[in-house]
Amino acid sequence: MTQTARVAADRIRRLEVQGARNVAITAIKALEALAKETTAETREEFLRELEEARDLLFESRTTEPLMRNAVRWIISQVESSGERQTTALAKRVSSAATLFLKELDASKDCIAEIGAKRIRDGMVILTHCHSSTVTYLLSRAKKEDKTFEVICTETRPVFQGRITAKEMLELGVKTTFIVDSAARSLIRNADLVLVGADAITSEGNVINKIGTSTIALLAHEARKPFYVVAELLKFDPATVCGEYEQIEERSPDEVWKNAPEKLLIRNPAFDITRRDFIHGVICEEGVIPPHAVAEVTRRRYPWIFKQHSARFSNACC
Ligand code: RUB
Repeated sequence: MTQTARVAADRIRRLEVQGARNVAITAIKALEALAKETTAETREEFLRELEEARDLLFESRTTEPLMRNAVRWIISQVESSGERQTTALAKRVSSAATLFLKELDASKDCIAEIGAKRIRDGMVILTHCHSSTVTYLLSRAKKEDKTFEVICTETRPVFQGRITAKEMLELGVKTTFIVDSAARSLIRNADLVLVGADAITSEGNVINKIGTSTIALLAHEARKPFYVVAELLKFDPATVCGEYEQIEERSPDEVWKNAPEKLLIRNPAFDITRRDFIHGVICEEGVIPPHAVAEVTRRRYPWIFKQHSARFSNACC
């Protein structure tokens, strides 16, 4: 019965589903489907299926705490229920999944409402990669009749910037597309930088698509405000206990297919932008300084921390 999760994990791994939010939604829906299809006869068997699915999904992409937080929370709702009937437990998965997806949707709306206020008429916004949270914010600003332009980096090696560029054109936003290495030349034309996030650490550092930290440095040099647009649900509680966020390393083929033999190719998917380069995190609790993310997350989603400390009961936290 983990076939559903296996298919979802494969789609995530192959980047058929892209971006932290979409990855998390796909994982949540895989758990929902598993609960509908299950033939488990006992509570124990059902929990084992969920755990197998969890492991498959977690392995699909390593730098995705939003997916991990969502999957852990849904499974915890089953674990904490006293039910023994698998039909009742399956319903528990569905209701938890629905609730989580609702929260995700609400946070997206909230972030867009707050962030759109930062867009003023005539602004040029530079963005990197494709973040559905950033593009949703920009679509909200457009709906509010703001006039602005966007510069998108192509985002080597797999060109997620093209998704952003197409979305912007569909919205009717004047869009300029640049190769990543043109960012230093073109950032001077921008008024604001907006990027998404895959993970936020306890220190307020942000992990996003490879190249984001370079853009942050360029923004710093050019004195352009650099904001991260992300849900607090992307906070990784493991970092509180000292763990480093694992940076996914992807296939060299993405960089150069049929490259010369013996050539070493590295393809890290993400990099870390230190909080010192981030003006603010635009999240569902407002525009907050990156160093406040851990505390604000603790206030809003205390379960993220509880779940983590339950798993590491002997650890420092
Ligand atoms: C996507 C990426 C996005 C974040 C945020 O990387 O780095 O900026 O995931 O996206 P990849 P969202 O294409 O490798 O998944 O705001 O949609 O969660």
